[in-house]
Amino acid sequence: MERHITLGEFIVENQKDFPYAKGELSALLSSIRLAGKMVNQQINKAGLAEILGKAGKENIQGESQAKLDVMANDIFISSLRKRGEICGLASEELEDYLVFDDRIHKNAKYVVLIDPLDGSSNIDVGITVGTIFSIYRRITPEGSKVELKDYLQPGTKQVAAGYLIYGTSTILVYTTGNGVNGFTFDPGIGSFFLSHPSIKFPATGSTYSVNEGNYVHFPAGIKKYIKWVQELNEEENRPFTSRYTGSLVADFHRNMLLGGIYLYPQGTTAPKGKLRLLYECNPLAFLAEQAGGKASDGLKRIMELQPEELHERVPFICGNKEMVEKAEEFLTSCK
Ligand code: AHM
Ligand code: MG
Repeated sequence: MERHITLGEFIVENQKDFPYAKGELSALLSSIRLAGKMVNQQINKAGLAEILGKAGKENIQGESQAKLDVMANDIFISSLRKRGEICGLASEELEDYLVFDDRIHKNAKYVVLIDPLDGSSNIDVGITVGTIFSIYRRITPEGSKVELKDYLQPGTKQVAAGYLIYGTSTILVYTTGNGVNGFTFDPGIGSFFLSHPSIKFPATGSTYSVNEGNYVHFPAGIKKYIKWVQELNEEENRPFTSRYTGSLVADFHRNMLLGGIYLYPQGTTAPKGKLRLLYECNPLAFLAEQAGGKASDGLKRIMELQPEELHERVPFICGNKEMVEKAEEFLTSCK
């Protein structure tokens, strides 16, 4: 049988590419891997273990939390806190960031930002969900308490980012700025194995992912772009195919592997869009760029936006470079 590389082996073998604190970043990625396995296990038995449905609470953004949202949040926090690689964590599910400043965390250099269970409205109906994570090096001095500014760094400062997709199989995809690699979980063995080395967007794509139910609320440029993708043009492979699951990780993953564009524009009901810059857009933008794609808010590069607050939302257009640029053209011409 062919010898497969495990995620653990891959992380260690590629440590040389990490810009700083090599051992700690490897250990941190290993903690995310472990937490991902634990969340995966909960998701797989969700229908049997009475952990479907609402938790009866709302998160900071007034969205109702599913029981699994709360569970995934707790699993990632406790698993990342147990070891000393991070000095703080911010989560889509928590109002404020956490400060870890006891003995084992005192000299930690990294902060993690996480969306523990993205697309959780899909959980109760057996559709794919995901976890998205983003890792930054702190900017405040080691030994002091982390501050808001450690979290409000532009996406260009990410040292690693990735996601877990809990779908037909469970896959962990990550980048440390040296390409994108994906690892599929083998539940019999309990390990992730390299299954998608050096992922790149295909040269062209013909799939678009957008919640068209919001069409009337979209800016004129996006409306025109949607009409354009639906026009007949055989040479340009139009009309494009529409695919939208309501799970960002699933839509992003499919578009990265097969070619496509994802759009969550601003609208009259969501003036800044729905997706969160720090927990969703920046990590996926880092992956997209590392895979040869592009991510923008319609006018500017996502990773260059200066975050103003933890739960900030931005319009998000992400996918094959030329497809994103076409959408930007429509937005610019309608300004
Ligand atoms: P969540 O983090 O509360 O799950 O919200 C994010 C999700 C994305 O996964 C998905 O792309 C989007 O919200 C779907 O929103 P909508 O139902 O408005 O199309
Ligand atoms: Mg989310």
